[in-house]
Amino acid sequence: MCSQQSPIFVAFISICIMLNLVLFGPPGAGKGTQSAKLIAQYNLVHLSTGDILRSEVANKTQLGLKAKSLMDAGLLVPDEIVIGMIQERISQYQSAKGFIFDGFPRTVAQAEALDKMLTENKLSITAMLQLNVPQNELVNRLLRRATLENRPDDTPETITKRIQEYEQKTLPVATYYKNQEKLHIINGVGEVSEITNYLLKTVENLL
Ligand code: B4P
Repeated sequence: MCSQQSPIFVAFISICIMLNLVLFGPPGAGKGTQSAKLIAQYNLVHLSTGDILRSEVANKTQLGLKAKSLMDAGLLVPDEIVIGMIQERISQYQSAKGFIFDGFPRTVAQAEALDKMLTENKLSITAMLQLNVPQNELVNRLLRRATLENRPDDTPETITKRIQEYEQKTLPVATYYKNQEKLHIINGVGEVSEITNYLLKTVENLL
């Protein structure tokens, strides 16, 4: 039955099981872009730490004021801040069909904290989807986004710092999920729709 995977089957299965996905990759890999497509297909709750932090900054909250200088410098925000943000939201969505974690976890400590909070709610991560994009393409995308969205962290110096932070602190998170046999690597270069299709196929094979 699982091998047929008609759209009706996928819709049926996705309302029957809890699907918790981690969308992973370097800055500019397309996590935000692709999250939107997966949410629409599987009716998941979107938890993007980048979006939550940007909204805190825009609202000039205490947390936002703390995070702003770090984000503008291309540095990660401290673990305890982002872990607290996610914890609060998981408990708000008790009846969710599943979650898509976009840009979280970004350190092994965050990954361990996520496993702990999911276990406490009798949940677990179904899969980590890693978008693979070479560095020159990442830089080009983020510089293009700088002209379109005016994001303060898309300057050439900050982009370099963000990629360094990713390589040093975030990449080990892929090994963390590989050891749990949950890591799936997807080519993140090409048409957005083509990448969406690879992601959807990967998820359907898990159902
Ligand atoms: P995020 O908001 O997570 O941002 P991101 O890494 O820039 O991006 P993403 O991969 O989502 O890129 P997008 O789809 O937009 O983080 C921002 C900052 O917040 C971090 O640097 C950090 O300071 C802080 N932060 C967030 N989470 C944290 C955590 N857990 N711990 C600590 N700190 C945290 O794509 C980029 C561009 O490429 C777009 O313009 C898009 O249109 C384009 N694009 C996408 N797919 C494409 C394709 N296939 N071809 C061509 N262009 C494409």
